[in-house]
Amino acid sequence: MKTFRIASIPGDGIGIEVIAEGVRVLEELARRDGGFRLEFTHFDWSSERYLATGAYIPQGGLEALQKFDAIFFGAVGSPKVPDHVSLWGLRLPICQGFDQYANVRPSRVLPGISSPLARGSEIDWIIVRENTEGEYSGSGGRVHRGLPEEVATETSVFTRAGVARVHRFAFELARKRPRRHLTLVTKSNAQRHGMVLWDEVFYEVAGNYPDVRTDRVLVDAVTTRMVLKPSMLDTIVASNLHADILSDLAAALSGSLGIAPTANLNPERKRPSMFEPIHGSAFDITGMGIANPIATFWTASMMLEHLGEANAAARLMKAVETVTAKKVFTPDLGGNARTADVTSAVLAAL
Ligand code: GGG
Repeated sequence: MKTFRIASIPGDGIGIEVIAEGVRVLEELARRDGGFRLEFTHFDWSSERYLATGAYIPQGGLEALQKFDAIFFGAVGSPKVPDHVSLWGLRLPICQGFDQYANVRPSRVLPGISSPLARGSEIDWIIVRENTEGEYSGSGGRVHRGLPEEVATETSVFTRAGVARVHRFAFELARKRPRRHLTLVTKSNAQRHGMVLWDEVFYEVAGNYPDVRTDRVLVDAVTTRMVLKPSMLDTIVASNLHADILSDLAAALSGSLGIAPTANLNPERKRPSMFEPIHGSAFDITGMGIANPIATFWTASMMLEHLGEANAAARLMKAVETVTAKKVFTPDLGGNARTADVTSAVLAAL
């Protein structure tokens, strides 16, 4: 029987709560399926660890993660640590260190859930977020700190190789979907270098995919398209920052940030990929037992798919949709169910 080794990193806040539920559901799914086993190793990498030891990831931590088949991640962020320190201390070193350059974020309105849009049923999108460079390259610095003449720079870095590979990934994904339609999100009208390369390389890559229809939309205009004409979009490729913002909008339009999943993929599989709910640590509801575990379950389904367990992945999504159809909802979806109630309902549906 195949055994998959999974590194679980619950992280901070509600990440700890939802990953515990995700592990419960995954273990039950593996037990019932009978065709594979999951072996979890838990890592305490978190803001608490940072405050106690000075490091989110201990010395040799990434090397230790390298031997796992996948990483199941919760959230990072704490009111006790500046956000740029926590993000650059935990999540980004894993995404960048493991070259997880394709961040995949599907959105659709699950049965029983209401979209704030009248045309919400038309939402069926996959956003591909460039995940290792662009606005998140970390290039820049500050000089003359604290003085009136202080200067800070934050340089977006777009490399031909980095742009080409994420566009190729997006075309391959778009090609597998029935509509074969890929939208390039850009802001090259206002930025004269990086995003111009981003567009140019897109059209070079497009030459190899004559079966995929394309369009090019400015990031500001795509927000209106998402709200007013959702059916005009299918697969979307956007830079690191643009896609981060668009995917939060996509989640809200699909009903809640509490249902939105994401996969940080190293498509060549030279290094482990990482799966996490899109939401952060949500300290406002931490410890209240009301975090929505659906994003984590959907994420778990994406992880199973990546591991080659397509039947188990589909079975988990079917169970999730059975539960949403019955409106077993946490407060973010307008219900009064607790996290554990949703998990119990999904386990029963399995
Ligand atoms: N599970 C996602 C998470 O923890 N995100 C934390 C965060 O602040 N992310 C910002 C970003 O990825 O751009």
